Amino acid sequence: MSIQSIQTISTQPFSGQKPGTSGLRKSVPTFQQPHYLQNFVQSIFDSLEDYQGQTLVVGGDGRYFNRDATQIILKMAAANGFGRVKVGQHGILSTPATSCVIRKYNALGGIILSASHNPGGSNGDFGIKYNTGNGGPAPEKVTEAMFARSKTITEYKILAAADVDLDTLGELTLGDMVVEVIDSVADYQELMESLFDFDRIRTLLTDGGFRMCMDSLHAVTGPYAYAIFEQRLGAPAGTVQNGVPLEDFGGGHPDPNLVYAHDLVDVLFGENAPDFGAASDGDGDRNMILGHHFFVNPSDSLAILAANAKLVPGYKDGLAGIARSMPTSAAADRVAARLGIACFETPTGWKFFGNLLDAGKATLCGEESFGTGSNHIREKDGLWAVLFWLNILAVRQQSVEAIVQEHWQIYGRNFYSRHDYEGVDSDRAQALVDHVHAQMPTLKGKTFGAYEVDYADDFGYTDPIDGSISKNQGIRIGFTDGSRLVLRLSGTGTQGATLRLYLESYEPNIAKHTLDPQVALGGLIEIAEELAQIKSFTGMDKPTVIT
Ligand code: VG1
Ligand code: CO
Repeated sequence: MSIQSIQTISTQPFSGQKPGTSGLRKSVPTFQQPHYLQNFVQSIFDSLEDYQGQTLVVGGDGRYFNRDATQIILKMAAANGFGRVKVGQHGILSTPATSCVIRKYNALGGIILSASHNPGGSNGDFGIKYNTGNGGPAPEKVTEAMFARSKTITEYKILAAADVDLDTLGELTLGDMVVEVIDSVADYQELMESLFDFDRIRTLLTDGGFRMCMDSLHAVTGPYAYAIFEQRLGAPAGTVQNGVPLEDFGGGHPDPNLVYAHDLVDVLFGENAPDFGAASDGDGDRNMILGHHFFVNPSDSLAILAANAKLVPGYKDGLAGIARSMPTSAAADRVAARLGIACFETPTGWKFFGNLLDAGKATLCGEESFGTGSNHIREKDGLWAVLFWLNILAVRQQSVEAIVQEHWQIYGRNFYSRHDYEGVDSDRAQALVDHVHAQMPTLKGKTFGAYEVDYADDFGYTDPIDGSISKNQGIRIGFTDGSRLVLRLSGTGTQGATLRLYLESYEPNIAKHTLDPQVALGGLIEIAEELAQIKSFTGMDKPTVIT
């Protein structure tokens, strides 16, 4: 089309455009309704200040509707007066790469098209999230402003123009705006090279003694993993599996856990298994770490990275502090205590780490949900965690299992497990939460077998930097021996409700460290059932996913 004119389109609000733990996530058909995406994008823009002439970064995890949505956003950004959009080639940018690019080029912010670990395809999920100029997820006050705007919106602006070529690197114009199609991997890879000892990792991966397997689950990290592990670090071809991003992730859940990353689990727990395995999620911000016939719990992984950080060039001067989400185990707290540094406990969701990172109070952050990251960007970062582990392995020359066991010997073991009940009827899930709430005032001092309740509360958080308050972030029931139960409902699902039960106990006795966590936590699992009546409320006799 030769004439590019700005159109103002009348619209009506859609209900329910409320961002959850990480952006707005809905089914693809919901997003494909006329004006649905446009309304939300305009609500984002209307909540920003001074964006005229500024730079926006746009990318996504490659799931179904990624390309269409990218074209719409580019035309809307042009019509709304942005000066430049940096967009990943083919519309692809992982969440950590987006954070990296926003920071490196001082962009105003970025839009990431992803529903992360949720399944994709034409009947799967789609999602959109906004990251601010620090590269991190928009804080609650920003997402609340977007939601408020979505409820009153009457029109949006879009440029009438032909689609942009997203496949060729370089600059082109869209109205008065420049569109720059950027290499999805280059900036991110450069940042990784600045943090890790690539020479040493290359030696580890090429001297013949060590084998690894990286499973990208047909999601966004495929191109990054090929470029970094196989091309740059010399790992043999085939090291990366499921490395081609597919719009439906090959029909799977791009969720790196023991259930959904079963291809990788089969390899690492099979015959002739390699020494190290890792998987990442839809948008590349999560990681699962496996050793030879060995699973590393994400809470332990955070603690081990912290304890070994000085072995890694980017962290050789030590850590300012560690931050973890509330349901994450206290393994990291023990490392922080020994290092004499602060440990912060935040609500679930990476957005709560942003202020601590910006203020220089925390260097490493982590969540039990396979999320680890640092102050190098403002998102959790899957491949960063894999490289961090490889760097440690290259220096220590021990197996993954030996490193974890040695860690437990020094610090004791925080037995930990998360039980997910997915696809629960929303009303019944809420009834379960209400049922537990009703008991909370009388729980303190009550005994369940050998366990005595020390406290029962609903976690609330006051941000130490800006004083903002977040309430009702999960029910905690702590026992006098230091063990605890946490219950909360997921804020990322799109169908019904997902109940998450988190279980933790501490075991200093080395002789007991090899117990199966489900056995070690057996008493707590029974108490959770007694208190929350999970089987009868959910109608399920076991969790859908156990981590
Ligand atoms: C889940 C995880 C949380 C994580 C969030 C986004 O949220 O529990 O720790 O930050 O997903 O991760 P919820 O509300 O479903 O428990 V991602 O990789 O999906 O952006
Ligand atoms: Co993710």
